[in-house]
Amino acid sequence: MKKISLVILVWLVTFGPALAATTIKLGVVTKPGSAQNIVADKFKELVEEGSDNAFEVKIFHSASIGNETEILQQIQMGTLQMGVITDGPFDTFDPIVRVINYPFLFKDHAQADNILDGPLGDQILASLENVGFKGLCFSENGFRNLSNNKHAVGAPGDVKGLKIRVMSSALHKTIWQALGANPTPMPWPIYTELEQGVIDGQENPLWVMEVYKFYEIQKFMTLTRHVYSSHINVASLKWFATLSPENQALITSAIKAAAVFQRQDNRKKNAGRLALLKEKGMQVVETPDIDAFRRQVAGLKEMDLYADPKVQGLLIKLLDAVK
Ligand code: EAX
Repeated sequence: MKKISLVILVWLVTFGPALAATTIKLGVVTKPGSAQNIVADKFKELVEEGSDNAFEVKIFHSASIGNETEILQQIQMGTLQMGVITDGPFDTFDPIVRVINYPFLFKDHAQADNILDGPLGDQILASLENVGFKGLCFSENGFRNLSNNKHAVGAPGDVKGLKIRVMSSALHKTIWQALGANPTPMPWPIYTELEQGVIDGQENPLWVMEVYKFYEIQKFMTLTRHVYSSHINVASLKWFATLSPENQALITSAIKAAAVFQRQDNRKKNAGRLALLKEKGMQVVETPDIDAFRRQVAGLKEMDLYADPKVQGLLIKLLDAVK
């Protein structure tokens, strides 16, 4: 008997530590089924499988550990290891992120992918190291569209005076001010505020209208596609630096593969979502006067928002690359 216990003890001391999985805590603000969660779920699957369960990914979702700004602060401190976070709230941490959200920048998905997966995207990811994030890659929230509960919007004149919720981002607030709206920054989620009429409208990609059932509380939508919105997938720089090169490579390749998977998944569902919103009774303006919207925000690149030479420099390169 004693001998057997000794053998078990020796075995446990030798192999036990290797058996205990290392936990990666990952934060997303959105609920299951959301674009961010699809990336997170895929990443969990790939990294657990790829490490033979040496890593265990615990996903904290639905704002259970705070809004996106608070998740980012926890990642900076290292109490959370990773996050799939919408680009908007990053701009208070590093203004360089504003270049991606420049209005009407990307023509289509292919152009967004080429740039974000290329050297200009890498420059943004690398810059995040200055503020404590290991920038890993971009996945997709999608082209943002305006919805509201007051009246149909076909041109910027119709936006005048609408109370629009925007992300916690100076850029997004400025865009909607330039368009004549009355923008209010608020963290996610915002269903109650829309339902109670604290705000008239909001802007988000099509998946949000479906997953958060905004068709129940918003009558009008316009396919403004005014900003292409990504998620920036980050790790805590402090934590990432403690990993072996093999584990760093595993995590990086898993999150990149998850992003590729999620972008495709998101895009193939968009036509069905538009049909659903109409079926649910939303009135959709599919071809608003985009040129008029564009003209209204044309002065943005000269504003203080982009004054930092590093940010201005990258914006100029990007505007050139999308020509
Ligand atoms: O992904 O805050 C926002 O508007 C985001 O787009 C939201 O997290 C949904």
